[in-house]
Amino acid sequence: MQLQKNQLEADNETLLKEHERKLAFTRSIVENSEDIIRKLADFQVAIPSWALGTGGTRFGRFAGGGEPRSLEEKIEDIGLLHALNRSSGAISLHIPWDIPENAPHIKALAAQNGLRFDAMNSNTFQDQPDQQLSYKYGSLQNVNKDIRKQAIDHNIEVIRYGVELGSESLTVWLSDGSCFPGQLNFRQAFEHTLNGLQEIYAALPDTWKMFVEYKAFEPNFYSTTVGDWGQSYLYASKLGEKAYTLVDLGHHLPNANIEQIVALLLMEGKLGGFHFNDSKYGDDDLTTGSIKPYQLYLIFNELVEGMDARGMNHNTDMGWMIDASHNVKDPLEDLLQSVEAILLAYAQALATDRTALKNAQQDNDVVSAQEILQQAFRTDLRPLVAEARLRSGGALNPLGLFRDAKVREHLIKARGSKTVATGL
Ligand SMILES: [Mn+2]
Repeated sequence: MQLQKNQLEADNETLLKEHERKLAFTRSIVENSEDIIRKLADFQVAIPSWALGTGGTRFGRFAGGGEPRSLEEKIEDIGLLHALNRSSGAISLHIPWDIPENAPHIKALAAQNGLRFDAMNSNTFQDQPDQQLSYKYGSLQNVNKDIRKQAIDHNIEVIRYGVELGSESLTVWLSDGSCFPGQLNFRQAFEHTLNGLQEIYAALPDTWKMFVEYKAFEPNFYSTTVGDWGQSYLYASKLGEKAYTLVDLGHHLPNANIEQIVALLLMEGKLGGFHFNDSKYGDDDLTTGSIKPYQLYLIFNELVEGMDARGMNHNTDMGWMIDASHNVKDPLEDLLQSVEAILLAYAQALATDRTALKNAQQDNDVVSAQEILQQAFRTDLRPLVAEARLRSGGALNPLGLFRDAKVREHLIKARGSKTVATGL
């Protein structure tokens, strides 16, 4: 389904007066509003090809209807999101769920929708129907050399698909680990994994980056072979300058100080990718900013501070992606909410008075430091986010327009109510 330009413009027209009133107030209290709007307009967050259908849990899955049946329809869905918010201009593919059989055609379709190809994602956490050897006891860590080779070859194949599409990075998330004490020799598992990653790294084109994603637990519940940022950092450091750690917000043990992790990885020049979601208990994959918006702001505060310290481009020097699952919400509405929350936290970080914060830290003025952060967090910056969208040709209220235009109803009519998108 394509959004009609005049429909978007008509919707914006009805909201414009109220928007301008709010914007004028925000501009009057936030000194660097113009700079924030410009940066917000540049900022793009990739949408993964597996987030467009209804996700499930191990207990069940309740399809919502109108889910994309092919890679083409997934690209159309992300194109629609991007038309609404102008901040979802990239797609991240998962192989083998979304193999581009005809790469030039897929590339052209993405370009028509204003999308580029973000990181490619490999999959050695499942067995595929035509697969020779099983990953039941791990992939790159496996004690069996042939299984390790199969996993390496798969990753190299994923790079090849990515080259055809113009992607420039590979994300490797391994579910490798163990469920019981004694199952694994930790050192051997690490060494096998490192050797495998080195072979994959050697197949990377010069301009590519490799992201090593860590996760504390699940599906393995005793040990994980890339279990935390320290292990990921070890792999990335040993691999070389094209390898980076990827932080997924849901992949930590409870109460981990993610903002501190982010700060130190940036300091070392080893933070390359970022997966957004939110959680209360574990890797819940809920809508970004739905549970802990203050934490999201604190993380962005470190991201902006750390990227500025290294002269990095906020938009292009990090792989930003949403990695969430949708059990009870319309996936497209959920994604619109996540992107909005990300932009808002980014805006709050940009509005933080960094000079005053530095001075407060230097003076050990703990009270002022807290006030400075919360001043930025508690100022309503939504008008700046909306203004950035408006200037980029997007909707003032993407979610409202999505509903007014009856997007989901149209998709169900076109695709049926029982379609199931590939993914988890
Ligand atoms: Mn992830």
